[in-house]
Amino acid sequence: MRITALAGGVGGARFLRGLLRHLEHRSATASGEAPTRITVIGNTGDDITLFGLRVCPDIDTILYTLGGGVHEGQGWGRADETHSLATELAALGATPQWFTLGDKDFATHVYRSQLLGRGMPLSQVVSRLSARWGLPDLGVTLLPMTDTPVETHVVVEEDGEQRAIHFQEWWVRHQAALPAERFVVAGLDQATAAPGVLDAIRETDVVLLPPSNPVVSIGIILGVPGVRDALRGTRAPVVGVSPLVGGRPVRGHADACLRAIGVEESSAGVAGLYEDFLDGWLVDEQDPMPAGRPSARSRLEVEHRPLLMSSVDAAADLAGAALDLGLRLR
Ligand code: GDP
Ligand code: FO1
Ligand code: CA
Repeated sequence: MRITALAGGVGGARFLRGLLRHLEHRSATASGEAPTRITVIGNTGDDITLFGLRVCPDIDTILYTLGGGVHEGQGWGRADETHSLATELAALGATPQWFTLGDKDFATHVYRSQLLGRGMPLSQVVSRLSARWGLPDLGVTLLPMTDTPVETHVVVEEDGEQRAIHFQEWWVRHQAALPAERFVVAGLDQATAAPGVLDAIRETDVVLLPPSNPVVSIGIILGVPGVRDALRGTRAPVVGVSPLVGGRPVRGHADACLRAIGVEESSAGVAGLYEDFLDGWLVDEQDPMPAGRPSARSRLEVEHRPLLMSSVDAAADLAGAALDLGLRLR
């Protein structure tokens, strides 16, 4: 079986870890099945250059989570980190100081920047990093959505003046508390999908949308030229999981992101963003999906179930439900 997933950082990575756990259980009970191959298309709109180094938070979160090296409490960065380098940089007065990079994490950024500096495309760099974290042995191919540098910026208004700041500055430094006027994604229009991305959507058995941020994770991937058309055109069913539980994001600021683009902060509102290609939609038990939503013309199979990934096993149940719905819709 072939599965393709679009993913942001923590929500995407935890869902994918659950999917791997689910597939382990499945293959233990159904012997003789060919191993499943998963292609993950990762968001690179969060990427930022800091201290001369290229940082790819969502890609790294997937690598560390699937590879068993993530800081579980944070959901991003490395477990058992030290911060000697950041402390020394701060003593030098180097900026910014609002973004915490640990020593082990720094090694990833140094290595990535070295390879990019030699002209290696990001997708090949990600392939090297994937090998380091054992993703091929898990049957996972991680692709950045594009090799073209893309950066999400947020237009904010302060004291009657509008300015654009990097997405990370808005999210991490300001905790999304500065109302966002709109998102501007530098480089996206001219970006080309990374090698393998469009084929992975067209030639697969199921496409899964984990409960990643619909605006600044999935929404950015959908903006890469060709991706949305590939999703509309694929014969594979597309099944998504709502990132909202009780009408609110489980973590982070997806509500502020939805407000910024004028979309209702609800699972129905999020489904509306995908309505031109979505076939199945998992919504939390406590969340309504009013009849006729997202729109009368979308034939969407909605399933209500607990959406909280409170453990790897809970994430496995959720991912299994998404996969089963996809297989039923084939
Ligand atoms: P980020 O890049 O680190 O922000 O991660 P993603 O974009 O992949 O996912 C962020 C989204 O995941 C947030 O909007 C959360 O509401 C959602 N999320 C996190 N944990 C859970 C969970 O346990 N269940 C569901 N349904 N959504 C979750
Ligand atoms: N998130 C934070 O809230 N504060 C940080 O200092 C921070 C550092 C950081 C370093 C590396 C990395 O890969 C991720 C990091 N994140 C941090 C998480 C992250 O950048 C954001 O949660 C996402 O990009 C938002 O989607
Ligand atoms: Ca992200």
